[in-house]
Amino acid sequence: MCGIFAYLNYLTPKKREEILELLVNGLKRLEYRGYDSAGVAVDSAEAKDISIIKKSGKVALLAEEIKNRSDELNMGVTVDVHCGIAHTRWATHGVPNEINSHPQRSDLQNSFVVVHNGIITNYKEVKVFLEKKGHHFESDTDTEIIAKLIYHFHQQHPNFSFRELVEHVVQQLEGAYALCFKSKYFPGECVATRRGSPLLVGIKTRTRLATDHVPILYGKDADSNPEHRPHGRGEFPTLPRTGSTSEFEPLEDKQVEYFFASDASAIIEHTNRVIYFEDDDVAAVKNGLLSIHRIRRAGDDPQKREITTLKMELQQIMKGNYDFFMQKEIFEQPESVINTMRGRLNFENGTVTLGGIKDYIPEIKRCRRLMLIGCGTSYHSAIATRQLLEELTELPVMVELASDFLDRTTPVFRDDVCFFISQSGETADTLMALRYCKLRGALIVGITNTVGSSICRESHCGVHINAGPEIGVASTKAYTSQFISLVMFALVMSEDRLSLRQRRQEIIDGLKNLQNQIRDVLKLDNKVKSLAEDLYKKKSLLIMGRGYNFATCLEGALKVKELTYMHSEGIMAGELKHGPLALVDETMPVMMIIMRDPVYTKCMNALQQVTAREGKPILICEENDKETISYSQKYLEIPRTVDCLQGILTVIPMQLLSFHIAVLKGCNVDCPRNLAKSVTVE
Ligand code: G6Q
Ligand code: GLU
Repeated sequence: MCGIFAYLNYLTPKKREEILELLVNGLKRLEYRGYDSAGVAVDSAEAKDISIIKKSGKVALLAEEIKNRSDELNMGVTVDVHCGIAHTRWATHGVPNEINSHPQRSDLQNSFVVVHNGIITNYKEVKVFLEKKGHHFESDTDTEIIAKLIYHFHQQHPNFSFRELVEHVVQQLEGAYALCFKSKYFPGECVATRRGSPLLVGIKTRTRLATDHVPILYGKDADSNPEHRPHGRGEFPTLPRTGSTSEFEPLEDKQVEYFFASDASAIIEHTNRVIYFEDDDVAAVKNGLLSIHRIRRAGDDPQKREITTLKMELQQIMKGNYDFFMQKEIFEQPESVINTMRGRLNFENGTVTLGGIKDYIPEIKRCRRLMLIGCGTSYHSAIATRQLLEELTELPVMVELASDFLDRTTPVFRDDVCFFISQSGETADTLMALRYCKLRGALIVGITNTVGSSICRESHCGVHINAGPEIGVASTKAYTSQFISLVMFALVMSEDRLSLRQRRQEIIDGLKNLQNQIRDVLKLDNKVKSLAEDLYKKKSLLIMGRGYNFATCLEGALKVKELTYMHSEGIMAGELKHGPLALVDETMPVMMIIMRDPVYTKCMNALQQVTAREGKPILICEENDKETISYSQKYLEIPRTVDCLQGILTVIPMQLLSFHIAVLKGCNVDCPRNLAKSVTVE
């Protein structure tokens, strides 16, 4: 959800026009995260003040607005040192409009401006305090208090550095945030910080960096006494000045460019050298030098932040020859599933190694139960693999929606192993559930697609699904890769079980053939498209199945809902008689997944129940299964694989179907309305 991008050039001459282009381009790379408005702040034409340009709607509109104001922005002027900040907002407080868009400002003179991802939960109290001090608020956002608060501190402590001011501000904030600040009092400087929302910085120099890490400089011990919050006693305490005075110089070269962003896709085209920030890091660039400070908290060991090299290629996040990211991602699955298995599954000798959890396997084997926790599609991947996990681990397996899990304050114990499944690794509900389980002593295993994400960092161990960046809001390739990661985990857990040797081998063989079989399923694209033509004007679509394929019904229905805004329901075929059968008549569109697995006969019963009510189901069934096909004019034949992997093949036609219906209906395929790629609010 929403995005931050900031660009600081130091002794690297750039035209104002180039800087604005760079900022807008950074926002475009973040568009996939979902947003409702956008804005930038740069130095004003005379470089004495700050100009803010904001626009409701798409980044393209912001770009147009910048163009319209090009005279006033003095586009031709070249600046050697400059800091610009930019934002795509996904409103949480206040409707999406220009005033509420970010950057938010401290005062009419734009003395301090800030961009913010997340939510400040104590903003009301701070607002009351600041209003009493004479500050006038113009927006309905929670963010505005941050801009006003830093200004307030600056007025009180005119000698404080920019970083010190930010450190003081964040000590007053509750909630989740990634923040980037700019100020007319500190030209050419940028300060950024995070808590609970992702943020990283890319560093670009002409020569190699002189080091591979930036040490953390500690300030005074944190004073976390809630009394010191403004609503505690109506006044801010005089906080100790924090931080050491020595700045760290990571560069040999004085010319440097910094790119702050909420995710790597906005940075990769400029540099692959990045630092992921941790919660409570305060990163400041001053005179071209980057320093990272944090307030020392109990238990903190001296740390440093490694400069990591991004492995992703720009082309990985571009659409290539496809019209839509989602379409590209569906068709990438023959490769992405291989990437998930690469270096882990040895098809020759049937061994599976998951490096990220290897050392924890003995502990996991001793656990009381496995809990799989996630939201949306990630949750469905847990449903899809639960049966196999139960079979191969012989442990009780609970599958939980993160939000519901927290609502119930589910009992969790030290000998539980909790898996947190998340494509983005930033989903707030999942992250919160993770912290809840961690606090209770459970072992935390992260299954994510985003290296450096919060879930990654806060897990004890984990598996990167390695599906590559997923840009389309509707998750597709991440689902199949999550599925495979969990299957591989089940294989690891059963490695020394003689009685399961044959079963394991058939699964490994199944995984080996998967790539070609996915290619075959993708060849059904035209057939699926013609089914979409029959369906796209309908109001509803029921998707029925059971056993290993029930997850496909849920996931298929989720795809149809989110992409086409059509009602759709995944129905457990065993439940038909308990209610859903009442929906079936000759007009109700129904799809049924019927594979030759242990529940085949039961599925056929369901099929008969549907056809007996004049239902005309579209079947997803096994290749050359004449008997099943004879029940319907419309069907999709899917290659056979081992029962527990069949869901990987049956979900692909559902992904394609929802995609084609969305295109036919003229819906926004990559950014469905009201949805965002990374849901970092509860
Ligand atoms: C599905 C959506 C959505 C997503 C959840 C969880 O198409 O993208 O359901 O799966 O919001 O997201 P994470 O997997 O990133 O935690
Ligand atoms: N809570 C802030 C707002 O509503 C930031 C939302 C976001 O993360 O974009 O303005």
